[in-house]
Amino acid sequence: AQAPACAMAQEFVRFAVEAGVLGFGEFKTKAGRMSPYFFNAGLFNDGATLGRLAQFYANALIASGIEFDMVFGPAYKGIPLAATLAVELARRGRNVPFAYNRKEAKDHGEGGTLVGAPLAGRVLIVDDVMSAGTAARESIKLIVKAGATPHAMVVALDRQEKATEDGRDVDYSAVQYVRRALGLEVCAIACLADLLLYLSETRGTDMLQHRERVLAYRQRYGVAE
Ligand code: OMP
Repeated sequence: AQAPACAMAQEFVRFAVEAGVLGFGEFKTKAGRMSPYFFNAGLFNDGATLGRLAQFYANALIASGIEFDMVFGPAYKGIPLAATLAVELARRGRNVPFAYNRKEAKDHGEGGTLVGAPLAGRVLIVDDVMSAGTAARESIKLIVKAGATPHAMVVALDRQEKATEDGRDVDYSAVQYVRRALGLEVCAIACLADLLLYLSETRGTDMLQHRERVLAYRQRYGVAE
C-alpha cells in the first residue's frame, strides 16, 4: 500500500499549493518558530475545495484502517473539517455521529461547550495540522472529561517537528507523542517529507529555494520519523 499512499500524499500537496493553502514565506507558528512554510486550512474556502479536502481525509482514513465510532472537530478549524468528513463518509455508506466544541461556554439555551452528537465510544479527532501538539492535547482532555475515549486522530498535515513540553523543545514529534505516550492512532494525509519530495520534483527555481529553506527548518526543528 506504500505506493498509492505516497501518490495520494503528492496529489494532496499539489492540491494544497494550488489552492494557496500551503504557502511559502516567513510565518510564525503557534510554538513561536519562524517557519518558511505554513498550511492555512482556512483557505480551503469554497464548496468544491472543501469537498475535495473531505475526500482526501476519507481516503487517508480508509487506507489507515483506523476504526472509530464518531468524529469530533475541535473549534474552530476542526469544525468544517469534521463536518465535511462526516458527510463524505455517509456518502460512502458509513454514517457516523459528529460533534464539535465551542471555545466559550454558552450560558443560555442548551448551554455547555459541546455541540452535536453526545461524545461516546471511540472518538476520532479531525484537525488541520499537528506541529508541537498543543491543539491535540486540548481535544484529548475534553473528550476524556466527557467520558468518551480519545481513540484516533486524523490531520491533513503532520509537520514532523519537535513537540514542546512546558515550552521546551523535545526530541520527538507531537504525532509520535500522541501515538506512543497517549496511545492514539494517528494518520495524516501528508507530512513534511511529502512536501520536501514535492518541492524537489516540481520545476522552478522558486521551488528549489523553498526546498532549501524548508530543509534548513527541518534541520533545526524536525524529527526523524
Ligand atoms: P500545535 O498545537 O502546536 O500542534 O499546532 C497546530 C496548530 O497550529 C494548528 O491547529 C494551527 O492552528 C496552527 N498551524 C497551522 O495551521 N499551520 C501550520 O503550518 C502551522 C501551525 C502552527 O502554528 O504550528
